[in-house]
Order: sequence, then C-alpha cells, then structure tokens
Amino acid sequence: KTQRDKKNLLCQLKQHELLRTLTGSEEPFASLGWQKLVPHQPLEEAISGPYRTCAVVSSAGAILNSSLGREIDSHDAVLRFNAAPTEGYENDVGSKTTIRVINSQIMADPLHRFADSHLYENITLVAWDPGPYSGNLEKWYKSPDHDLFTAYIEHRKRSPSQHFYILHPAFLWNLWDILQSNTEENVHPNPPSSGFIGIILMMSICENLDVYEFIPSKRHTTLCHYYEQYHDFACTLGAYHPLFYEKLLIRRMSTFSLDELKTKGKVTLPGFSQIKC
Ligand code: NCC
Repeated sequence: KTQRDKKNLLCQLKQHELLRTLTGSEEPFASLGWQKLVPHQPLEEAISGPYRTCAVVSSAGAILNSSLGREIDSHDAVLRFNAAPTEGYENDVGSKTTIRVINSQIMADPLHRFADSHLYENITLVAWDPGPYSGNLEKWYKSPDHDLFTAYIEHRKRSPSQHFYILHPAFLWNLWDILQSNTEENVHPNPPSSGFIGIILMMSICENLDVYEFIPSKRHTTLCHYYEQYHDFACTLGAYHPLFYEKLLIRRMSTFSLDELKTKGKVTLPGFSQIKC
C-alpha cells in the first residue's frame, strides 16, 4: 500500500510539470522588456544537466556535527538555500554549490548584501516571491512580498551571463495545491518553503537526489540554522510555511533506510525522468 501511495504521489507531481520560471512574455513583464532581460534558455537547458546525482542541503541546525560534507560534495550538483554559507562548515555541509534557491527577502533586504556577496556569484540562482494566489501578475509586480524585481534587473544587467531565474508564482501555488490535495488537514494558505521548492526543482533536473536534514535526523535541535546562534523550533516544523506537511509528504515519497534517516537525516528521491507512470 505504501508503495502504491509513493508511486501515485510521484506520478502526480511528475504529470503536473510544475517547474515554471518567468519568461517575460506575460504582462506586465512583456511591456517592460523582460523578454530581453531573462535568460534566453529555459532553466532545464541552461544548466549543464541533466545531473545524474544531486544533493539538497537544508539549512537546519541539526546538520552541525554530521560530517556529511564529503558525501554531499560527491554529488554532481548541490543545491543550497538563501544565505547558507559553506565557508567554515565544510566538514558538515560540503563546499560545492551548483544552485541556490533564494527567497525575495535575500534580494530586498540590504542586510544580505545581495549585490556584492560572493555567495550569489558563479552559480545558478533561482529566486521566488509568492504573488497572490489568484495568479494576477500585475498585482504581484505592484506589491511583491519583498521587492525582488529591482535587484533582479540590476543583477541581470551586471552579470548577464549568470543563470538567474525567477520562479513563476503559478509554480508555487500549484505545488501548494498538490500539498493540500494529499493532506487530510487544512494546510494554511501560505507558500511552500524554499526547501520544498528546491526539492521539486531538483526532481525536474536530476536523475536522482539525496535530501539532507529536511526530515530531521537524531540530531534534531531547536537551533534554527547551522550558521547562526538562533533557537526556534518553528524553523524545523514551520509557522509561516506549511513545513510540517511538506516534510510528511516528502517522507511518503522517498526511499530511505531508517538508519540513514536517523544518522544522516537523508532520504532519496527519483528525478521525474526516472519515474514511469
Ligand atoms: O530558514 P531558511 O528558509 O533559509 O531555510 C532554508 C530551508 O531549509 C529547511 N530548514 C531550515 C531550517 C530548519 N531548522 N529546518 C529546515 O528544514 C526549510 O525547508 C527551509 O525552507 C525559506 O524557506 O526561504 C526560509 O527563509 C528564511 C529567511 O528568509 C532566510 O533564511 C533569509 O534570512 C525564513 N525566515 C524568516 O523569514 C525569519 C524562513 O521562515 C524560511
């Protein structure tokens, strides 16, 4: 029964072909000249994938003292989130970064120094901001949660050859719909976390992915991030984001040994190209 459940979930996700980035062809972006601003090639073609093996590294404090760095770096591509550093934490999180999924706070809040931090250089960047559930892009452009548009335009002009995409809000809300339709409880109407977004993104461009510390290991802790001294259990279970339900769904879809789940916080997922429905 659980095998059938897993297959159903994976097929549902695959068949929805969720991954979508802004192409600049819809209003208001078309009139603003965004077709010239966004990268010519779609994300799936621009990267040097499809990657055979991928690692998704959650930013959870529990990854500290995991010594997973070498294992993580052995993957063809590594995805990290927001401002999560590798410097100084190589032994636990590795040093390779291929893609970074960033929320719009990173681009809007001067604290993150998006324009000049080396964290955002020489890698593929995928940014998101939720936009209204209605899908009205005009409304979104006028009032995003955090203004990512200004920084995007500047960054594209400064580094036109960098692969830098903005996720289409429809991707986020379609993903939310799938989460709700597979959850008995009412999921609160907030966008999925960067973690869940990143996992689905990697399923679209990798043959196989290992996800670390998204499902908590035995090291689970209230330490929010491995890179800062801030404690809040909501970081792992969610308050704003429906993180708890995301984790239940990912667990239902993955393969893992209980031992590796406990010691490494590791679960494995097939890429969409590998799923036969
Ligand atoms: O914390 P954050 O996420 O950057 O973490 C990235 C992803 O890792 C997973 N995670 C993190 C911590 C933890 N203890 N357990 C986890 O499983 C989650 O899947 C998470 O998505 C975000 O999703 O974008 C988020 O961003 C932060 C913050 O904006 C950035 O770190 C930039 O400073 C949000 N925090 C706040 O707004 C205060 C967080 O809610 C979600």
